[in-house]
Amino acid sequence: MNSQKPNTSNPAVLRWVEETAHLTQPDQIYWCNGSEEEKNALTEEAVARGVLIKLNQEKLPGCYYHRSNPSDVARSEDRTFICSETADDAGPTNNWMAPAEMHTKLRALCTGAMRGRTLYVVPYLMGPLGSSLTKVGIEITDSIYVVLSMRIVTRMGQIAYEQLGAGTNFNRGLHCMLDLDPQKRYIAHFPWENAIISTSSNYGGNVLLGKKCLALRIGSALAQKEGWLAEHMLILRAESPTGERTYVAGAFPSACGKTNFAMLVPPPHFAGWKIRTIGDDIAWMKPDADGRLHAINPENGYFGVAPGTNMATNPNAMATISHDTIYTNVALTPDLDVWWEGKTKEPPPNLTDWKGQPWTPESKTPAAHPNSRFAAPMTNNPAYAPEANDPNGVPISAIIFGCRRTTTMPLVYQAFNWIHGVFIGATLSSETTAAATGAVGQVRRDPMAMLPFCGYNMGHYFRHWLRMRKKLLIPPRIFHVNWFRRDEKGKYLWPGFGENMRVLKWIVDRCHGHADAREAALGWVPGPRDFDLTGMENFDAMNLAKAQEINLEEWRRESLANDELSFKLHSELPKELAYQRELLVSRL
Ligand code: GTP
Ligand code: SPV
Ligand code: MN
Repeated sequence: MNSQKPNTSNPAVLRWVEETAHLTQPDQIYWCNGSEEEKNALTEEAVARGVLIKLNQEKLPGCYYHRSNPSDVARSEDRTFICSETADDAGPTNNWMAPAEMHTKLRALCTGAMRGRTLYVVPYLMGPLGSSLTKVGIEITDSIYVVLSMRIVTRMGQIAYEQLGAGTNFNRGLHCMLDLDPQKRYIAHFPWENAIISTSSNYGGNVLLGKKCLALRIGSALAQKEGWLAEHMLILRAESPTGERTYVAGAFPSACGKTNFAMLVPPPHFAGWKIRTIGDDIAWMKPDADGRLHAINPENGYFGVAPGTNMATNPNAMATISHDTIYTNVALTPDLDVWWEGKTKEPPPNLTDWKGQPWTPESKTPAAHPNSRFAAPMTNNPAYAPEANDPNGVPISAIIFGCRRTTTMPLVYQAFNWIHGVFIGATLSSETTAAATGAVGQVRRDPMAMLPFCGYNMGHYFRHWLRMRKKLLIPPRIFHVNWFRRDEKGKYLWPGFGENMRVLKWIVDRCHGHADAREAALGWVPGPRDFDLTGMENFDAMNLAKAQEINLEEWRRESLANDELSFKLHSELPKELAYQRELLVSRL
C-alpha cells in the first residue's frame, strides 16, 4: 500500500487529519483517491485479512462477502445522539448529550484507538458534482470494509477534493471500530460543528457516515437553517406510454419498501409504462425558480435489504446485485454463492449461516440475518435513471408517505392539501423492523419516516415542512400508502411489489387531473372505476374494498395513539397540526 502521502493540499483537511492521527495514533495513514487500482488493492488486502470473503466469481463477478459481529447487525438507535447546544434543540424524540460532555467521553475512547491499525482518509461527495445541494464529507475510519462500502454508496475519492477546493466547509466524520463492545458504541452528531463521531460499530447506518448521519441527521438540521428538506425518501420517475414523466418521492420507514418501490417492474397490463430509479433511500429537496420542489439523491449506491429480494419481487435489484456488490450477513452456499430467506422458494439443503455456522432447512434460526444487506453501485441497476446525476435534480409531483401496518391503514389515500399532507406525514406510524436493534413488529410513531433520522427538534421540523408551502408555487400532492395490511388469517390484503404500479398509476393520474376520487374521512380515495384491476388474479373490487376499508373504531384508537407524540412535543407542536387533528376527529 503506497498512499501515505496526502492527495490534497487543502490546509483544513491536512490539519484535521493530523489532529485525528495525533489522537488515534495509527501505524499508518492511507489517503483514498477512489481509483479502480485502489479498489483492487484494498479488496485484495481485505480478503487476505479475512474481512471479506471472495464469492464465486463465475456466478457473482466482483462480489465479496462480509460477516459482521453478531452484536453489531443493525442501526443502534439507543446509542445515537444529537449533541446540539441545548436538549431543546435536539427535542424529545432524540437522545441528547451536551457537546462538551460527549467530546470528553469520545476523546477518551478514541485515544490510541488506531494503534497497530491503518487510518484511512475517505473523501466523498453526497450529491452530484456541481449541485448547489451537494455536500463534501471526509470520513476518517480504521475499517477497510467501511472504505470499500463508502466507495460504492458515495461518490468517493479525488472528486470530493475537486468540489471542496480550498474551502473549509466539509463534514468531519471520525469512525473508530474499537472492539465492537455495544457499551462503547456511540453514534454522535454535532450539528453545530458539522461533525460526526462513531465508535465501536462496523455496521451500515452506524458507520457509513455519509448516509444516515450526514445526509439525514446533520443534513436535516442544515436544511432547516437553509430552507430545504433532507428526507428519508426514494425518488422515482414514472413514464407513461406517451412519454409523460412524473417524478415521485416516497418516505417509508426502514425496511418498509422504498428500494422495492423505486425499482418497480410494472405488471404486463401496464406494458409501455417505465419506472426508473433516481434514489432508493434519501432525497434532498429544494424549492426551485420554477416554484416546484426539486430533488436530488445524495447517494451513489444502494445499501439494501437482502431478505425477500428475488426474481419475482424485485428483478431489477437481482440484476443490480449480480456483480460488483458487497454482501453483509447473508448465508453462503457450498460453492460460495449467496442465499437469504425468500431468495428461492425452497432453501438449498446446506448453507453456512450469517454467523458462520452450518445450516439446513431444519434449522430453527434464519440462515441470513433479517437485516442482511447488499451494497451495490446505482449504475448497476437496469432501471437506473441518468437524472440521478443531474445537479439540478428532478421536479417532484407527488410525495408518498408509506407505512408497515397490519391493521387500520388503507392501501392508499390522498391528502386534501399540503397542510393536511404534513399532518399525515407527521402522524405516520409503522411496525418496527430488523433495520434497527430492538423489538420487531411494534407499532410506533415514525413521523415522515424520520424518527431515527431527524437531527433537531421534531416540532421545529414539522413547522419547517409547513413553512415550505409558501415557497412552492406548485406543491407536490401528498399521499399515504400501506402495502402490509393483513386479513384475520394473517394474509396480506394486497399483493404488493410490481402490483404497486396500480397505486402509483392512480397517484400519477391524480397529479395530472386524470383520475377521479371520492372524499372519505381520511382524504381522497380512488372510486371503484378509478383504480385499474385489469389482469389481476384472484383480486377484485371486493378485495380492493377490504384493503381500502376505513374502520372508524380503529381510527378513533389511532387518533389517541397519535396524541402520545403530540403530548411529547407539546409546546413545539405547530397549531396547524392540532387543527388537523380536530378536523380528522370531526370526520370520524
Ligand atoms: P431500508 O433500506 O431499511 O430503508 O428499507 P426499504 O424501505 O428500502 O425497504 P425494502 O424495499 O428493502 O423492503 C423491505 C422488505 O419489505 C423486504 O423484505 C421486501 O421484500 C419487503 N417488501 C417491499 N415491498 C413490499 C410489498 O409491496 N409487499 C410486501 N408484502 N413486502 C414488500
Ligand atoms: C435504514 O435503516 O433505514 C437503512 C439501513 O437504510 S442503514 O444504512 O443501516 O441505516
Ligand atoms: Mn433507509
